[in-house]
Amino acid sequence: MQLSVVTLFPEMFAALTDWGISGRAVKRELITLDFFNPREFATDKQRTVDDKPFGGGPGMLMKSGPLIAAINQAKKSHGTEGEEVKVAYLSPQGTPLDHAAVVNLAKRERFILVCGRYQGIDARVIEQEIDEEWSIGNFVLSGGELAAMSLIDAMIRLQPGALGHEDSAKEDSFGNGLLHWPEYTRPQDFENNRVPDVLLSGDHEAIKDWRKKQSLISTLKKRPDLISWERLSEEERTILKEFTDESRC
Ligand code: 9WO
Repeated sequence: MQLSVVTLFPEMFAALTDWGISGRAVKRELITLDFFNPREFATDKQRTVDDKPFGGGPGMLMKSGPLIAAINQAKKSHGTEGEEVKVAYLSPQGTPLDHAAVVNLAKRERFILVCGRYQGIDARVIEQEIDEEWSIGNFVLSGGELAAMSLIDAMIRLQPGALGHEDSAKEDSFGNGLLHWPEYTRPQDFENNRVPDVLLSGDHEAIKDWRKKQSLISTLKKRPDLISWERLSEEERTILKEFTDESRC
């Protein structure tokens, strides 16, 4: 995937490129990242990248000229057609991202992400230059960069070869629409709190069943909104019914 980021703060993305799984994927070129900084497209001596909002009020907007120039340069870098590359803006007004959306975005060959700063960008820039708007949650950040980095990290780990173990992504939370089961490492006995016996039994079938059950119960307890009763198998529904019956007493 070729990914271009329009940002006033490209250095922030070192958090992705220099560390861990995402860093390794960048080094191996499973994803190529490049940056377009509106400041480099500012034409005045002070390289101004902010401007006052019409109608007044506190705060500033991103100055449209340098922003559009940076977006256009990013589009050009993806080939002359321009039609094929989607331009996304990260904002609290966007469509909420979830695992299924990330899986689809991660399949793209090319992608441009625009990061806002200050109070955001001119509505006409959104209308004319932005194809889609995405949100990572119902909260406000100081800029789009950390949201873009969250999305990029989520897409990177879905690139073939990004994780050492090929099935790891499938076993993640949400890979199957459910939360992950609880995991345990040493010591076996932690201040009189023991690892569940089944995990020490060596019985792989029993361990698999236990994990499936824990996964279902944990999802029902912590995120009941994620349970789609129609999409569960008969067996899965039985597990959850038994659990709710047990906990009613
Ligand atoms: C800043 C501001 C300051 C004074 C009065 C009103 C204000 N609104 C904002 C604001 O919304 N700033 C945004 C900062 C503009 C777009 C980029 N920023 C951003 C993106 N904050 N949070 C996100 C974001 C992106 C994706 N998912 C969740 C949050």
